[in-house]
Amino acid sequence: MVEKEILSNRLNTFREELKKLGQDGALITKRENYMYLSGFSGTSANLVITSKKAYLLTDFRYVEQSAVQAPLFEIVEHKPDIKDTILEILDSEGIKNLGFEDKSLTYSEYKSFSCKFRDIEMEGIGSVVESLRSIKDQYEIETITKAVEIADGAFTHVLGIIKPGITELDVAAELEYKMKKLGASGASFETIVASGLRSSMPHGVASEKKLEIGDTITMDFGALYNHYCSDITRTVFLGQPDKKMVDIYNIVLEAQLSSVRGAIQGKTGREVDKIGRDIIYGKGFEGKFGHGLGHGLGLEIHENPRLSPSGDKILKNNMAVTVEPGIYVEGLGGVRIEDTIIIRDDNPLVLTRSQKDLIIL
Ligand SMILES: [Mn+2]
Repeated sequence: MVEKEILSNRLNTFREELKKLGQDGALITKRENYMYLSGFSGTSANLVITSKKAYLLTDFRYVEQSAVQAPLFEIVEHKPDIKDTILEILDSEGIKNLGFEDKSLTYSEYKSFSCKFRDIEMEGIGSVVESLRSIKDQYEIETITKAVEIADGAFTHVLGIIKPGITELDVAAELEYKMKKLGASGASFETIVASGLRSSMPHGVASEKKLEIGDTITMDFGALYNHYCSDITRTVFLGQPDKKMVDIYNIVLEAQLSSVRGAIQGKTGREVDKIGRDIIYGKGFEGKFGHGLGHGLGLEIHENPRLSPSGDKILKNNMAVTVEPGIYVEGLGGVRIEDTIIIRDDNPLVLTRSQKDLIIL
């Protein structure tokens, strides 16, 4: 459970943002955002937050759980139509301007809300909560660290079972089983195991293909631990690899290490992306690294900031991001190496511990 003091800091910071936006109150509907602001982790809740009050509206199933997890909120079991209950609260609080999450509410939901709240001005608050979420507090850093440790443990385990004849799906199943045995509630996204020629597909999810001697094997996976994600990629070789793949591996590793070193507070996502991209392009692989260098992660697997050619956000202390350059050559194979790191003033805190030097099994 998230400590009350941490929840209080989050709520206060959000209220300051709301004040800056000139809103009397906000309606929070996106799951990761209500989890972050209230501490409640169930699947059904809406928050109404004003400068003084905070309400959590949920249904019968979650009344008890939400009261325990969200101590700063008044818990309200909503009527069959939640909009009726929200409107009662807005009226009783005298809300005239209501901020809402225009990036996640569907168009039909928005229409039904605005139709019901006729006398209230609804205005989108964009990614305000997501921006707050991009900087992790101590609870979040500890939780993400644990999620990363679990993924590291699964990687160590899988190195012992990889052999010719087993399928990519076998490898994925072992990774996911081990993560659960180590405390994860599940995988943070669909596990990628791409071997042999399939490794040139950056997001080749595990298939029935059998592993063979000489295969490049890229595994990209992560654990979900207390609702927080980790994300790791390692590429290993089964038997002696093709010389070209060894060269590619070393270039990707150099790009990854340099990018990690350069991922410090004050730089933009674009500047850090350029560090890895310049190394890869400089070695003649322009066009073979067609995705961003990395991304923020937390309650969601892909969050702000983005480390990519379009990443204009400035990196700040305690942001959790991935650094994952890769090179993909159709008809040959691909390599990607990914760590989860925490941004600092100088050297980032690299959470991922799994070996990055070339592994030949
Ligand atoms: Mn990733």
